[in-house]
Amino acid sequence: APAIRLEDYQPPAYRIGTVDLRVELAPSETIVRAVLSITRQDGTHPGTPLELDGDDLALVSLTIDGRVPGQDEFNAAPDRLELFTPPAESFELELVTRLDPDANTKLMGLYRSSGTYCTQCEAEGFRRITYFLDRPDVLSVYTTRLEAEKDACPVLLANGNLIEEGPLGDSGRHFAVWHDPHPKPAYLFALVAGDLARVPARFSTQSGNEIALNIYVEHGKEDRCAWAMDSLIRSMRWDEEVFGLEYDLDVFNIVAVSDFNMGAMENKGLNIFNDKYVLADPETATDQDFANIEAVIAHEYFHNWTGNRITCRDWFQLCLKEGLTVFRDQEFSSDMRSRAVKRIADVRLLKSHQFPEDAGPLAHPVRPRTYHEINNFYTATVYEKGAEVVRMLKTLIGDDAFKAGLDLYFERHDGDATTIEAFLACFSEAASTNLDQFSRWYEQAGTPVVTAETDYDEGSKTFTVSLSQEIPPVPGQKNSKPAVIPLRFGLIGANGNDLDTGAPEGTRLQGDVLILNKAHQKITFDNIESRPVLSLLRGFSAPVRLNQSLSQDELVFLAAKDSDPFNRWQAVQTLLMKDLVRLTGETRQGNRAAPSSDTIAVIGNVLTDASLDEALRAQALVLPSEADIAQEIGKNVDPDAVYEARQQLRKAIAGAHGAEFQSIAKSAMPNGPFSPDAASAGKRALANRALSFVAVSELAGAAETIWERFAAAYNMTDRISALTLLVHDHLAKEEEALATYLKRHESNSLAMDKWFMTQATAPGAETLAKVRALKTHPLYDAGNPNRVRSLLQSFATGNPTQFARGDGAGFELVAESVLEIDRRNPQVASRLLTSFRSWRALDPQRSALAETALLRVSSFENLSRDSRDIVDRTLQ
Ligand code: HT7
Ligand code: ZN
Repeated sequence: APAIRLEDYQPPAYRIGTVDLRVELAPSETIVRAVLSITRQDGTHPGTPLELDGDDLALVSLTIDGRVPGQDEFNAAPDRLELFTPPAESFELELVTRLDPDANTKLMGLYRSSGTYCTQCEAEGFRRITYFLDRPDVLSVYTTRLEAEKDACPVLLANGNLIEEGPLGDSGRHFAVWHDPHPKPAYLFALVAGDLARVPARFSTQSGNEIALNIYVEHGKEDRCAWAMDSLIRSMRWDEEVFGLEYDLDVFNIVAVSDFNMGAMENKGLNIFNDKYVLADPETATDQDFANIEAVIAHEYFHNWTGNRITCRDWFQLCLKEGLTVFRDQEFSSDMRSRAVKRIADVRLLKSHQFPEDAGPLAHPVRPRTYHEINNFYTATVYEKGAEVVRMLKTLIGDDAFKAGLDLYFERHDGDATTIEAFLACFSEAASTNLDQFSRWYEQAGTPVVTAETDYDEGSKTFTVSLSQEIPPVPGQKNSKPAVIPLRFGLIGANGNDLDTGAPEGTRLQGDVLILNKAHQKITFDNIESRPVLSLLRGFSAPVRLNQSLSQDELVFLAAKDSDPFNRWQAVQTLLMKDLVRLTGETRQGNRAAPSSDTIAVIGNVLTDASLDEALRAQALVLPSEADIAQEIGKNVDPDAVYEARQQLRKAIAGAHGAEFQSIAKSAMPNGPFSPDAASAGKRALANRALSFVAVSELAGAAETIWERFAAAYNMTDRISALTLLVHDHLAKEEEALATYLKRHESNSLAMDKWFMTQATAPGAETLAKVRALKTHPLYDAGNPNRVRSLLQSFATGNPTQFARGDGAGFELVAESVLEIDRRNPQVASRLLTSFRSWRALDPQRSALAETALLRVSSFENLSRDSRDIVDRTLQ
């Protein structure tokens, strides 16, 4: 199929004002009657053919204004319905389609998850329910009538407010009618029907409206919804307080289902969630799970304004809703927790997921210009880099102008399907500034590399910072142009205090932010008494790779003294990374080298610095992952050498500070009843981090300590941390621990996902056979996306030595699994396939093996459009 291009955008020829649906639900034969009121758009020639989208549809009947058209008036195919000469003015089209929800394994459109009927319509799932103008700039008012067996489906839900319900005679069936007064695109349509338990709560909005809140889950899971409900209420309050945005229906429903392609979906008034992002209790969810639930609940709720009230004109504008909403959920989590720790976590995610995407064959701009399959563009670039762009905008124009710009956006575009240009225009007006150059962030792929060099002149007492920027080559993008890069900075004096620099003449400097907007720029600071240390990119103020020539002493100084917690953490990471890259090189040469004493000492300082909270100390003790190190090395990567070097550093740190780690592991543990709050979670994180070093120390009884910790754990965070150490470091009782865990959690599939993942990410040659065996485990289900991600995706992305084995068997396993899954669920398969994206950075032997596996996938003729798109781009 030809590519879809942004430049080809045309407004729709017809409007669909209202959609009246009647859905008669049955597992393998659901009948959908859709009545669409259609109007020709001004400017459309009367009689212009009407082409409606379909996907795998079976048309039962059709009428136009109540009349059955002749065969020569229309053409119906599974993927398209065309009316050759529609009535010249407004008309009513009635369509009846027949669906088979039980056979829907793609989990797009209407399907069943553990017996519950549910829908997923973003991006193009509504066309699997009825023929429609399935594009985000067609906004309609929906009324949905559901009919189903009362016993099997006592709960009937759709978007909007409930307006009527009752029995259908004495047939044993019943109905419910929902009306959503807010015009919306089809991708926000949803329905749910099933036998579900309801967890209710209420919320009073700031203007006094009473909202009924409900979370629906499978029976027996009600007591695992408290955290999600608490998060929802805090999100609603926060959006009112921080953005002045209030909820706009009588009811807000959330439904948790166990089979879901992504994290959750923001359908108007009826959010549908992957149950992983709803269900939590201390026994089965980690602190990270609690934090993720808080963030995803907030994210979907915030979409009510950024996505639903104001939506996208076309799918190229996806970042308009996703980047902005991720920015908003990041801000929410920062306010709920430690801002510095949240920033570090977000930047870690950006660097580990988005940077490699931007550096490989799947690189694309935050707003792509072309696509074959839109489902493949729900990426870290659109979401996470999209959020960074919004954050930079705030940094550049300042908090007040940013707020004024957003207020203007909500006021001007409420009810619109709009574009990035319209969004930026609001900020440009509010800040009276031209954002043309800034908009390059939406248009250019690739991560800019910023190089910074400094020079101090003793005689003139001047300090000069020379900056340059460049975007390395990206497929299909030559000649990148300079971006506007806000660089937050400080000049630190010998005592550790920031100097008051003032604004140097003729430079663009806003407070503590340097604006780099040319390929090369020089900034000179006057009256600097002695050479300061430049702390640059504080708070990670732009999504760039910083190439700064800091000496080892300067890095050690920043790691100890920087007043910016993010850059302090960054300095520790840079020291660790320098060592890891050096050690990898030495390992590869067959040399035995030692980690630097600076690194060991810096870790010792972090350990004992009581001025840092536990969560921050825990973050500083996380060594760069094997994937991070590989990314830093960039080419000719040998994952075995990377793994060896990392283990060597880990052991050296453990050897130097073992006793300290042991005492932290004991003392930092919070006592008393479990609480998921950030401070308690920080204590657990630090204790478990310390334990990870104890595991590889030579201390007497280290392995026993880990086992005891596993056996005595009273929450999932501690249990899974200890289990991971036992399995990944192959400590005594590894198998016993896995068996104990299995027995304890076998009835809880989310907890079992952690069990699959722990084994799939274990280093060691035996893992491959284990993963193959686990594919046939009775608790594994290849049709469930969470299971596939926990076993195969985590193997492919979280086990570099085994995925990229020297014999190619890891690549083969993943390629073969992609082909198996692709038949059932193309979205899950194509996502798994993206794990090959950095294949060209591997050493020649491994990259040849990866290419063979990719070619095997590519040679499969019946590949889905999703996987075809990824494999073609990956091989290009
Ligand atoms: N907006 C939602 C995207 C989504 C999705 C996309 C494609 C296929 C399935 C999907 N499920 C959810 C999620 C979000 O960003 O909030
Ligand atoms: Zn979203």
